[in-house]
Amino acid sequence: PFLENVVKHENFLTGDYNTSFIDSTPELFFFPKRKDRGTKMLSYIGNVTINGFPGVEKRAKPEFQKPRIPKVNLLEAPPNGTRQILDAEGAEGLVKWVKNQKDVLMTDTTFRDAHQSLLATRVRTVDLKNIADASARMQSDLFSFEMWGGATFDVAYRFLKEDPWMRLLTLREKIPNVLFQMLLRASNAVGYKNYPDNVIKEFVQKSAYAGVDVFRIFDSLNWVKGMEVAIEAVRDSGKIAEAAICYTGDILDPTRSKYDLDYYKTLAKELEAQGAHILAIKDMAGLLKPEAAYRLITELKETTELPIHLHTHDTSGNGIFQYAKAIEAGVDIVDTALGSMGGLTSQPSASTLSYALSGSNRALRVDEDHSETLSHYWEDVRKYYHDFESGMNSPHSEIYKHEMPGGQYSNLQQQAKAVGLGERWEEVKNMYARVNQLFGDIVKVTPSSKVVGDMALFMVQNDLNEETVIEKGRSIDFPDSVIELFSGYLGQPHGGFPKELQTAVLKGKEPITVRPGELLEAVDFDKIKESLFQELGRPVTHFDALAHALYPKVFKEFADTQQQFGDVSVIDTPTFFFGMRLGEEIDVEIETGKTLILKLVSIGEARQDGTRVLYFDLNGQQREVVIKDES
Ligand code: 3PY
Ligand code: ZN
Repeated sequence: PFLENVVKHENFLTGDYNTSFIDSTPELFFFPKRKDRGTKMLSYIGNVTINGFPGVEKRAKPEFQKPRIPKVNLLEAPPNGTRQILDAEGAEGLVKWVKNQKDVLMTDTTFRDAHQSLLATRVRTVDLKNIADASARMQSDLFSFEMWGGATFDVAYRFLKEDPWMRLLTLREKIPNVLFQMLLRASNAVGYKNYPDNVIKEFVQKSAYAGVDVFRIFDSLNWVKGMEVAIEAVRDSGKIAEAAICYTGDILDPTRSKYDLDYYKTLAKELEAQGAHILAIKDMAGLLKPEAAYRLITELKETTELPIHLHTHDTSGNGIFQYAKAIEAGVDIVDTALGSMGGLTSQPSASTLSYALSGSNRALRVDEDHSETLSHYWEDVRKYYHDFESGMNSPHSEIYKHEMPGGQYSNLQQQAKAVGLGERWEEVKNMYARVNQLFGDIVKVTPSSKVVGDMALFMVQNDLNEETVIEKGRSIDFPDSVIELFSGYLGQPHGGFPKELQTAVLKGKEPITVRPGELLEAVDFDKIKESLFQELGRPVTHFDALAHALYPKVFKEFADTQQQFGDVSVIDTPTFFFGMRLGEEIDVEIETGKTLILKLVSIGEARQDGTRVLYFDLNGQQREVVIKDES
């Protein structure tokens, strides 16, 4: 490391060094005392054992059933699938292949949207990895696995303290046969704000390199201009640009004429002209009623040559009915989840849909028995994440009124509780719908949905209504996200912003109307790498630099945790959330073929300074770790 430090030192790189370089840079000799991997891991486990995990109720570690992992023959490679078609025929060839299929193709969202929507995005890589070999073999008929992007990127760093790029690379190795799909928020990448163009391009390129094949690209205001850079970057990478239209309003309701059939048809044509390979209809809140799905898909099929991929959330319970109607109208691909991870705010269940289509002239390409078997695994694993369940346990038809996206419901509920509005949740939901109208009836999906949510909380908290917001507007300190939206930093909504409110929010500041990316300065990745290297004292990958460009603070905190505890992604989930019981023995494979056997022997009394000593056995040797008791 010394030599590496020297050659990467700022003065060395700039040529500003001489023979006294080493004398004048004594910091090069100060290496932090490195703890070994075993001790770091024991510190992590000791810490959760004593202090618990944020968001998980502190209690004795429950006895979980060992998840049922189906046995598959690893000596046999998984059957060829859509990935091989893309490799052999390229993006255009794959699109042609999709169009030639009579059966309905399917994307499985269990690895991404299902747990983003049911379990606050908390599913860890180890639980995906453990079922990946079986999934590759038992779901080889899928169009794709949606397994990356959306909120999984920041949640991995922020809460799970693991590297999302490693998730992608790990799963790619185990699932070489089916397309990998990610959700990309166009100019917002996997974040909540617009980034410079070169960040978007770099992000797409590196994601493609690490294993993403299909990029579902959407703009949170359906602003096509905001999607240009991302679509072009995906096309340049040789991968599949699936451009999405976010569905909002109700095409069956003549009083909601802002988002009528013509609106969607125009968008479809624009996205096709922009270079989309596939058109997605992203029904993020589950508002597309069955008859509307039939009409929309029928019309879009006549409007564009592109295959159509439909995504919904089953919050109302109408998901299967919606898909059945869309399938009748000729939709090409639908998004489903495995049964035990389907329904409610997640996607409809694959096997349920398959049974629903029995006897119809288009079949769903899915093996119901295999789905059932894999579903058993997820039934077991889902229990680990019980604390992150939203508490919604029946269909919610009120979704048609408040129009909140599936993934936002539980989040906003948590936010409401955090600001003391837990008891006024009904009011908040109602206000969410009113804010939407106040904002001029906008598309609500990350991040625009977050702005509507922030404003709804703000108005309930401050007893504001549609009139007082305008009247008192100039003296109101609006939430930052609201100012950002009305400044045009998230793009332009269909029909523009309501002027009176915009004036009140911006207080004389001029909004922008160009693409925000045009105004943002390019990020210098080499500079980020260099300064991260100085800061972290470890090799810095391009993936790290990208993560830092998107989420500087979150990435830094992740890197610090990693330095303190090592790679915690290898720890099994019950231990990750609950630590260990006294006398319990577990093994952790820290790398292929290298396993640590850990036993918690005893926990010392709390000492004067608030610390405790925990005594472990690590591969038969006694180890002590000192933990500050913050419980
Ligand atoms: C996301 O952007 O994470 C979404 O899932 C939007 O629906
Ligand atoms: Zn979704």
